[in-house]
Amino acid sequence: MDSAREPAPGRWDAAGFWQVWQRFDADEKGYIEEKELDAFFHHMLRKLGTDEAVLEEDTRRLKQRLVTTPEAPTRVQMKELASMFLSEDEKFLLFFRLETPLDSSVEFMQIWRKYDADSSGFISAAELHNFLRDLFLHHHKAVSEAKLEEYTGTMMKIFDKNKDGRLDLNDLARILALQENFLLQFKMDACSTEERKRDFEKIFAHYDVSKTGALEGPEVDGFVKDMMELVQPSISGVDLDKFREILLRHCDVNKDGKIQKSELALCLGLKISP
Ligand SMILES: [Ca+2]
Ligand SMILES: [Ca+2]
Ligand SMILES: [Ca+2]
Ligand SMILES: [Ca+2]
Repeated sequence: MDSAREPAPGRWDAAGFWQVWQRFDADEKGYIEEKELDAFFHHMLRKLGTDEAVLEEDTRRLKQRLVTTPEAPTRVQMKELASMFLSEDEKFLLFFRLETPLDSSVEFMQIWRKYDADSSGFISAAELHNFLRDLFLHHHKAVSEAKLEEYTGTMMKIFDKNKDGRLDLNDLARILALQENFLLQFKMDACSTEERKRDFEKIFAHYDVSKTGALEGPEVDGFVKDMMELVQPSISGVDLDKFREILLRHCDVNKDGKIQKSELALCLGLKISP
């Protein structure tokens, strides 16, 4: 036996890793069960062109390098497995989302508006390139333009579901690991007027991030996105712009392009004391 032989080369492409990973973690929990490990490693090793004769031996050696977490000894985290196959930067591409998930759709829409620079309702590869440049800068990681180009291709391969060369709203929501819809916690139907008023206060406060007493810019976007996604599983960037216009036409009584608290209350059929 050749003990110097490395079972898995340290370099692997993040998109390739992700492709294999998704077969094992279809609902993106971020870990797999220990009993699935053999199958996972077999898959990875075959993709790396490992000879069938050493497949079992290499799998055994890879497993030796793993430590399961004490609190969940039967689970293996994706991060740990990724460390075996990916470079630091590629790991970062897959994991920054899990470490800093976004919990507000207002913040999400701010990012969307910023990087959809031509307001096309999509994030093009060039726009994604700019997003990634800022992302690496923000995390104090030096990266060349050539590498950025490569990573843009990687992210497109992973997140551009319908393969039309551009990202939609829900693709970016996955990249940024946007958390659950804020509005889901509220019962929109029958409950007392008092309860509805209390809910309304909470909802307005959540979307009025700038605390101006009015929803403006991405605050309106975030509200529209969450509202629409209560009735439709995911909306496109183009839909969002359409719904935004409808909402403003309907609610923006004083035509200042913002939705004041009283305007939204009126819109939702609530009377609030001034
Ligand atoms: Ca665009
Ligand atoms: Ca697409
Ligand atoms: Ca505001
Ligand atoms: Ca207004």
